[in-house]
Amino acid sequence: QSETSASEEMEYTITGIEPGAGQTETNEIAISEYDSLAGWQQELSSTGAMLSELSDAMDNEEPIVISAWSPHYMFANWDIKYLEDPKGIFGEEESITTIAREGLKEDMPGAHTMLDRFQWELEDVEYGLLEAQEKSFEEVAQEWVEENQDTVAEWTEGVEPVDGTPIELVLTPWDAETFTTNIAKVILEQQGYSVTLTPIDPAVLFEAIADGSADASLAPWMPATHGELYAQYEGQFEDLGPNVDGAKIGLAVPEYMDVDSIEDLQP
Ligand code: PBE
Repeated sequence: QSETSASEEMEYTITGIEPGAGQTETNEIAISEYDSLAGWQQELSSTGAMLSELSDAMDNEEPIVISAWSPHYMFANWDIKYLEDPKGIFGEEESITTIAREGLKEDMPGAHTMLDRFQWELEDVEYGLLEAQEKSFEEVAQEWVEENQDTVAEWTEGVEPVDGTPIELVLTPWDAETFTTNIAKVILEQQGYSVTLTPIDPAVLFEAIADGSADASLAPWMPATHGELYAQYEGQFEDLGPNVDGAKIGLAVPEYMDVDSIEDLQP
């Protein structure tokens, strides 16, 4: 099958995810920057819908181009590959970053210290994503904390326990962030905090941290995915650094497709 007929068969459409995702923006930039994507469009709905379209396409060996990212179990479940991105629109490597509202350090020093220290490995996140196919993220987070008491002790060393201080963590609706944020919840609860988790769109998340209506988030992906939002609100929040490195975003296709680069697609 030539690239032209594959692109035609896909109706020049990228199977995207939620309209509010950072990747919806990066895909739009890719569409405008790559000649090979001239005239292409995105079909937006949800991560669940994208995954079921991917599954259907692969069952029938049909071509499909999806919004892909790692860590996510899609790479464990299906034989898919990232398309090369010679223009670097999707960046090299993403770090999932922790941000806090201004004043959190003064108001909740213990929580701030723990969140500032919270940094782990990609393998920890991947473990959680696979486990969570069978159990809830709450359960998997509880187990991870029990099994990693040494790490948790490092993150909480010298943290003064509190008596029910409420703290609101905002997150985006994707799995890696849900797992990570649930870990933070378990640890903060052990320190006496009363933790609320609120899933929202990335744009609302940055706004909530910037205006102080939420306390912290472990969900922003930097620099490519949410870089524009970060720049828009820069100076109105505190950056506590990456909580995990080695994440990635891009466009991906099934291995059986005869395209390796975004430039191999046809306008
Ligand atoms: N994602 C997963 C999100 C961030 C994490 C890459 C789909 C996005 O905003 O695009």
